[in-house]
Amino acid sequence: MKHISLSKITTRGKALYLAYDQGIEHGPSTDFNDKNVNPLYILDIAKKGKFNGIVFQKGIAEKYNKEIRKSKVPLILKLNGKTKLFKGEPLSAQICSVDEAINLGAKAVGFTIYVGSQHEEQMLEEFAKIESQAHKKGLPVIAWIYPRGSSVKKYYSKELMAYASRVGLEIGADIAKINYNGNPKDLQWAVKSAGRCKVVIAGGVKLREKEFLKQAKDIMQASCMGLAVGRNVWQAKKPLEVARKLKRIVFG
Ligand code: FBP
Repeated sequence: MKHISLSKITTRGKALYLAYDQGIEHGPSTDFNDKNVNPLYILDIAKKGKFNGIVFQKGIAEKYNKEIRKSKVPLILKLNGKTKLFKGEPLSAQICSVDEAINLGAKAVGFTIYVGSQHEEQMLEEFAKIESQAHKKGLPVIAWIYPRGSSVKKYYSKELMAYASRVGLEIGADIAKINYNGNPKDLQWAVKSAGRCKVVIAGGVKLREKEFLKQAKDIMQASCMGLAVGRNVWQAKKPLEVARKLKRIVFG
């Protein structure tokens, strides 16, 4: 297998990504206001805040491609997604191919797998395909691994957090993006379980800044590679100030 370098999407082995796929996942009225509904507002934060990558879905990557390329912020293209409108077992459908992502200038691709869902099999199979296609082209793969579905009871348990990160290692993800349950010891175990697969943590719903930064410290102390955060940055009154504080924590 070709060696997959993370150098285009990391700084000294650490990373801070700006996630912006909430438009499809949650809908604009849940998460956005007049400012952050505009992808260019988010791109500007990513650029000025010198993030290691910005996560967009295909449509935004196409329609704002000129500005994304000009910004030089590494594009992480999310290849699948779902809306929150359907209430059945979660399935994130593939809506973009690896080749399309490369043509759009992606430096990495992202893919969600809801482990525990009745549709887990389909997402694992699709992931296997995109992982091998991306790796053939030297592109890193970030797996959003979220235990979800009616079989999943203790959503935020130690066991499931470690299970998610371990799945990342076993399926060949370069980076596993998981949710943090707020317990640093549990997170240390999850990072250990991921072995050589790097771990980044999702931000979650907007918290008070102090609380969020404390969480970021726990995350870095647990040897994670970094954070892939959205709402806690771009919903803040001063996103660049939050980014500056976050960077001090992530990069030291
Ligand atoms: P946030 O930091 O805003 O939580 O973003 C992280 C993320 O993984 C997004 O990439 C994605 O849109 C969202 O969370 C999914 O959230 P949910 O937990 O509702 O599936």
